[in-house]
This record gives sequence, C-alpha cells and structure tokens, in this order.
Amino acid sequence: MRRAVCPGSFDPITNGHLDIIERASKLYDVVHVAVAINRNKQGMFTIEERIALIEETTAQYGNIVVESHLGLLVDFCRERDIPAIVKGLRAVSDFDYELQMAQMNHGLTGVETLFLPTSPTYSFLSSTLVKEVASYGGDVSHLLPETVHRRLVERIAERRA
Ligand code: COD
Repeated sequence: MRRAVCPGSFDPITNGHLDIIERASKLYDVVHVAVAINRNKQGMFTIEERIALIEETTAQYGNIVVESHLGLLVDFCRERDIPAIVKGLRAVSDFDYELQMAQMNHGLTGVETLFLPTSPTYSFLSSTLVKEVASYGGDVSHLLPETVHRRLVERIAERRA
C-alpha cells in the first residue's frame, strides 16, 4: 500500500490545496491529509471544522484520510509508515523554505518530499489571502469549494455580529 501525506494548516482548504490533494490521490493508494495544530495561532476555523470541510470536499477521491496532527510531521509519518510528503510549489518564494523543510525532514528520518508544480490558475492562492479579501467583501467564490466559501462568509459575518 503506497501512502503519502499532504500536510498544512488548511484554514480553510482552498482550490489550490484540493488540486494538490487530488493529484496526490492519483499517485498513491492512500493520501493522509494532516491538519497541523498550532497552539500559538488562533485560526478562522477550529481544527474539527477544518477536518470536516476537507472530508466533505475530498470525499469524491475515495482514498483520503483526514487527521489532525500536533508536533513534528516526521513523527506523524513514522507512526503511520508514510514514506512521502507531497507539497505544492507555488512560486520561487515558496522554494527556499520548502527546500529547508524537505532537507530537515529527510535528515531526521529519511522521509522524502515530492513537489508538485501548482496549477497556474492557483499559483497566487493562499488561505491567508482568501480570508483577507473575503473579510473586506471581495468575491473569492471561484477560489474555494462552494461549501467552504459559504462557511467562510458565514464565519466572517458571525465575527462581525
Ligand atoms: N496551490 C498548490 N498548493 C498549495 C496552494 C496552492 N495555491 N496553497 C497551499 N498549497 C500546499 C503547499 O504544499 C503548502 O505547503 C500546503 O498546501 C499547506 O499550505 P497551508 O498554507 O495550508 O499550510 P502551512 O504552510 O501553514 O503548513 C505548514 C506545515 C504545517 C506543513 C509545516 O509547518 C509543518 O510541517 N509543520 C509541522 C511541524 C514540523 O514538522 N516542523 C518542522 C518542519 S522541518
């Protein structure tokens, strides 16, 4: 059984994340989506909400397991016998940090990192930008799965109330 992990914050999942997860799901038998718990950063969505949104939007691929994870990604991989991390590379600006993480992770346990070039349609896309644009009333509906867009608009309204 060939396994890989797509890690991230997914706050919330975007069409850019989905593109990478879908492509990984065609390369591996099982793809784990690891939602990182960051105790120093309060997100727009709770970890449980992020997991529910990812499960709903990736259900069609049929081989995705969504889990939260606290601590080192290499430990998550070791505990599940996952030999590969799959990441999307958006631009040169991503490269330096992603390379450092890939080399550190490989040095720690030998886990490999595979980079998939981001679809040009989503090369500018990040959860952070989507939240910022949406919070000022900008239309980001084409950048998110429909259900995620609805939840984001609701959450922004709840926070304003
Ligand atoms: N197109 C394609 N791919 C995308 C896009 C897009 N538009 N946006 C994001 N992605 C992909 C990228 O591969 C990105 O790395 C991944 O999705 C996650 O993105 P985010 O923004 O949700 O998540 P980040 O960048 O906050 O996640 C960082 C991690 C949680 C992956 C990282 O910090 C980590 O592995 N932490 C665990 C602790 C650890 O092991 N630290 C030591 C590292 S050496």
